[in-house]
Amino acid sequence: MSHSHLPKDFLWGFATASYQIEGAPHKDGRADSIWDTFCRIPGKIAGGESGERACDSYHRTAEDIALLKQYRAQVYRFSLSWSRIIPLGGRNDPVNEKGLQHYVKFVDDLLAAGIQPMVTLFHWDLPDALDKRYGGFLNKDEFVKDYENYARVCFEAFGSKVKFWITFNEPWCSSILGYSTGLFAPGRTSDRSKSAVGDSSTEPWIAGHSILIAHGAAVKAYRDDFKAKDGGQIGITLNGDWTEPWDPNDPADREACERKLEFAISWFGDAIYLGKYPDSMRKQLGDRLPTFTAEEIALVQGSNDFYGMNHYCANYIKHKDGEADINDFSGHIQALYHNKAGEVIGPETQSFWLHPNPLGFRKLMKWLSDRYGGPTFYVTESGTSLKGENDLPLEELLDDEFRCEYFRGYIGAMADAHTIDGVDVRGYTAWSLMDNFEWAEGYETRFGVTYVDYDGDQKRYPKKSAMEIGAIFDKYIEKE
Ligand code: PNW
Repeated sequence: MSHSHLPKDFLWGFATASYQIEGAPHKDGRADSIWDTFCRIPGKIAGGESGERACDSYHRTAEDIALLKQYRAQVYRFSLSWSRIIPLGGRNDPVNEKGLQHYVKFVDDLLAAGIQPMVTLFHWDLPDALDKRYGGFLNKDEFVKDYENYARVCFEAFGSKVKFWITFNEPWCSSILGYSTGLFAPGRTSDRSKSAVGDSSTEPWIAGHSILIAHGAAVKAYRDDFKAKDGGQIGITLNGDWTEPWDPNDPADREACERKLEFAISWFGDAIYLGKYPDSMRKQLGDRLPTFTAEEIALVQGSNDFYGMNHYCANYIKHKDGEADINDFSGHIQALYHNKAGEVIGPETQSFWLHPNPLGFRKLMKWLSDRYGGPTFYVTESGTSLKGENDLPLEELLDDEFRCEYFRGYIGAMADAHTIDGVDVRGYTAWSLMDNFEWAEGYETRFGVTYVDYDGDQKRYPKKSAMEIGAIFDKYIEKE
């Protein structure tokens, strides 16, 4: 029997995001995003850090492209900083040509190097002016119009050079971490010990709703006015961990697993593929979860040309007794790293939430493929941090066998999902091309296949995993 494989035109490469790598927050007319302002609040970011220096990629595009070439990447997923392109964000605010042309040149340089750009329009760095002006996502009507305008500016500027567009990265994170836990910008939460503002019983659901409609509006704009001439595809990227029952013999834990997947993924996935929010969410949240008007659902349903999948890990899930708390956002469950039998879901990493489990990746692809009628998948992120990596001497740090093992496991699981389960997966961009600003964890947690020396002029050093990824894909991708 031949082993699992991936299709011969499979595209692989690496991913990053603007605020995490660029630095240069005030160069060429860029204005603050909500992450710039959030980082200034004491106590929000480990080490009091911000994206102010990051990897200095704004000034090092040639170096980054050289790394991609060296690693044999076919595609590079990166995001645009909205507040570089339209500093104040809104549809009546001026476009900053310098900021826009920076990215146009970058795309030209990537194409000249033989690398396909995959462009994320929004990876969390909302122009701060829009948050201040009308509350960002919380004002659906204003936000949708401003986002569509921004998307149109980008579609127009890049034209047929970009064949893969991603509207939003991980709306779950923007909504829940931004408006419920307050761990991410803009940091709203009902927990008065963490923030003085917010109502996490309603705001995350309003934020998610606005994002879905803005996504739908941008997709409609692309399909109406650009797709035919530019020939690209457009979709959204959703994150979500796989779930295994804490007690496989307890039906309540098995149901809790489904519910957790629905709250994390189907919140957006069902709206896009099935035209409604999951029943489990409606049941728990009642009218705190917005409802779609006929016009809105017409925008949202069927709005994905492909499913962008970010996936890192799995959890064991235990049901909870009694009523769900009004601020609960995960379906009244408890997520754990070991099950009833005491088995662990996967090894520890530097990220408290990340315990790798490659088989869970395969199972989730199958679950999504079954639920959504076999969409085309691009895996837009997958990767790992490594416990204690930041404290290792350089030489040991570069020998990141743990990360290589992660990619062998996850890419192999994806090939099984394709070959054995019939999942239509056509691309994979590893998180991340290089160590970068890991949000609330600052620079202490590293996800890169390239080491970045933050204390030594941001010099880049390839880790072992950088070349290993291509070697793994060579084993799986079918030859002519
Ligand atoms: C993703 N969680 O975020 C993001 O898209 C990246 O920007 C980020 O650097 C990467 O994963 C690694 O963290 C997540 O707490 C952040 O479950 C947090 C969670 C999941 C994804």
